[in-house]
Amino acid sequence: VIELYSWNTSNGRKIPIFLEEAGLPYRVQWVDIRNGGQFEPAFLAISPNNKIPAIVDTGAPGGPISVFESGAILVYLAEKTGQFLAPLGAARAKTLEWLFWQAGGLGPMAGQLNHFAAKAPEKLAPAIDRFAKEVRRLMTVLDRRLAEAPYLAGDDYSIADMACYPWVVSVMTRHIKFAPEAVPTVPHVQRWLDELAARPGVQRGMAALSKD
Ligand SMILES: N[C@@H](CCC(=O)N[C@@H](CS)C(=O)NCC(=O)O)C(=O)O
Repeated sequence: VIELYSWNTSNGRKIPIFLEEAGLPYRVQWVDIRNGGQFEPAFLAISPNNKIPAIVDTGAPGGPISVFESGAILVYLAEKTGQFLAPLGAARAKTLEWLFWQAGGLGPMAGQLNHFAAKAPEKLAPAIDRFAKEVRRLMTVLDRRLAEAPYLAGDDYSIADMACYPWVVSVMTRHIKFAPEAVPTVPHVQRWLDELAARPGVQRGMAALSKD
């Protein structure tokens, strides 16, 4: 069983998407990041950066293995199951490119935009402008990629798509309301979103952390 330490956020949702797609048994351990659950010593022991998601693979050969950072978790699970990440070569390199692109670009920029445009008590125009422009640029990059290939890694659905999907859903449904200037017209992203949304594993994975 995979113990999944998570909360109902875009970063949190990437992992149940994988687990559902791969059919791996898992149990959700809620970490209430609104009330400091991420700073509990037991959680810090597996996720020292005090962020969800994290996993513990209790059935790993040789004893339990814990992993934090969503990209590292997806790579771990892909290698454990032999699914959604090519073992070597160009397809693997493409998958890792877009996985890191999500973890270093789309996630942080959309997260900052959410903070400054939707949550912060003071509306700081330079911060909103900076992050809205960056999200708009990243969405344009994504649209160009999905114009040339069906999936981010190329011909095959991969962990890169799983990492991007919850964030793109958020940008296209939430960010578009509080920062419409951050969302360009992205027909190829929309085609990809519709296709992923129809996958039963994606549907179950997105629903797995529904709360409130
Ligand atoms: N790069 C990290 C980002 C994780 C992240 O930002 N998690 C947020 C929720 S989406 C969190 O746990 N925040 C709690 C905190 O910062 O204290 C990953 O991809 O796993």
